Amino acid sequence: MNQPAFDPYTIRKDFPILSRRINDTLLVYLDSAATSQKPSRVLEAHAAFYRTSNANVHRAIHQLGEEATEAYEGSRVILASFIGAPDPNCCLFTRNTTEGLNLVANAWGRTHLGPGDEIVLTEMEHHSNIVPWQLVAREMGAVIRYVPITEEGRLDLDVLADLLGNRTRIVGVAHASNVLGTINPISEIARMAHDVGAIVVVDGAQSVPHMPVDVTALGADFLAFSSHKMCGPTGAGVLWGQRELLEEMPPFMGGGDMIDRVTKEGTTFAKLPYKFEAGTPDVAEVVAMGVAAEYLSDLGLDNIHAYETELVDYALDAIGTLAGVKIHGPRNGRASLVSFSLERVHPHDLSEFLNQDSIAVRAGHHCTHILHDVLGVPATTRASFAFYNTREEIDLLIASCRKALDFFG
Ligand code: C6P
Repeated sequence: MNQPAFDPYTIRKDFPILSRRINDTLLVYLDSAATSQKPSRVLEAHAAFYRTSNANVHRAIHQLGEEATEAYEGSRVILASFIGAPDPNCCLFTRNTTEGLNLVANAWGRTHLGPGDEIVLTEMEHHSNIVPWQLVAREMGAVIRYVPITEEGRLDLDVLADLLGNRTRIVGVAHASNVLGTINPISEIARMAHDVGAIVVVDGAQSVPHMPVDVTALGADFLAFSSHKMCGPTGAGVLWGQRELLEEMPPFMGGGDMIDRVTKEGTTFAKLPYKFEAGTPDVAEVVAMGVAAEYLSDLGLDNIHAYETELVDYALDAIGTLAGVKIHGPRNGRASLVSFSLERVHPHDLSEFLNQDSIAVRAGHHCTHILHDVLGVPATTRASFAFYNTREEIDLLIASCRKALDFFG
C-alpha cells in the first residue's frame, strides 16, 4: 500500500508539546490560530543560537558577531523566498503582524493621508488592521470606510467597488479571517484598488502559515505576518513591502542600526531594510523563524493547505451536527478554523468545559469587535487547526461538546 502523502501522526512526533497530558488526558490543541505549536527543529535552532553564536548583529567584527549577523541575514533570504519576494531587503523584521501594520499606518499613513482622504478596511479585520488606522485617520483627518460582509461571510465586492474612488488612498484587508475563515481574493481586490490609485496592505497572519503565499502573484503593496503562528517563536514577524514605497517612507522608529550619520543638526538614514529596524532585534527569534519557514517548506505549503482543507471540511460536517449550532463563515474556500455558536451554551462556559477534557479552543471576540457586532453575538467559540491535528481530535471535540450540551441542558 502506498504511504499517504501527508501523515499527521508522523509529523506530530516533531512537536514535543503534543504528547503533553493534562488532567491525565492527552492534549488536544485546537488553538493554532492564536499561536501554533513549535517543532523540535525550531526549538533546537533557537537554543543553539544562544548556546553557540549569541552576539548582537551588524555591530561586531568578532567571530560570534559575524555568525549572528550571517544567521540573521540568512533568515531574511529564507523568508523572502518563502513568500516569493524577489528582493530580501524588502522584507523587514518586526515583532509580529501588529507591528508590521502599525509601521505602514504610521510611516506611510502620516506622509500620505490628508483631510478627507479615505482608508478602506473590511468588517472582518482583526483589531490590528483597524486600530492603527483609526489612530492615524483621527490625526490626519482621514475617513475610514468598511467593506461589509455578505450573509455567507464573504466580502461584498460590489460594495467595495462602490466605495473605491478618487479619495481612496489605501485598502487594508486580511488575506484570511481569523473568525470566519474566509480566504479573500486579494489579487482581485488589489486590481480594483490600483485602478483608483490606492495601495493595498494585506494582513497575512492567518494565511502565510497555512497556504502558499506569493507576493508577486498577490499583487498587493504590503504583507505582514507573524512567526509565532507559523511554527516559529514569538517576538518575530515580517513586513514585506514594494521597494518604491519603502524607499520613500520615513522611518517608523529611531535608534541604533537604522542611521547612516547622526549630527547635532539631524540624521540621515540607513538603506533598506535597516532604516526600519531600529535597535537590537530579536535575533534568536528571527533565526528560528527562518528555520520554521524551512520546516513548513519541507512539508510543502500545498500539502499543508490540502490536508488542512480536508480537516476543516470534516470539522464543518461534524460541528454542524451539534444541537442548536450556528457556524460562522462560508462553507468552502476557507482557512483551517471554525467559529461557532451553540444556542444553549455560552462560548466561555463551553471552552472551560472542553478544557476539562484537555481540549484547547478559544472563546471570545478574537480581537474582532466590529465583526462580532455584525454577527450579532458578543463572543464565539473557535476551533482552529494545523497540519498536526487529526480527525480523531475533531471527534473528541464533538464528543466533549455533546457532553457540554447535556450538562448545560
Ligand atoms: N490573532 C487569534 O487568536 P499578532 O498578535 O501581531 O501576532 O497577530 C495579530 C493578528 C492580526 N491579524 C489576524 C487576522 C490575526 O488573527 C491576528 C492574531 C490571534 O485570532 C490573536 S488575537
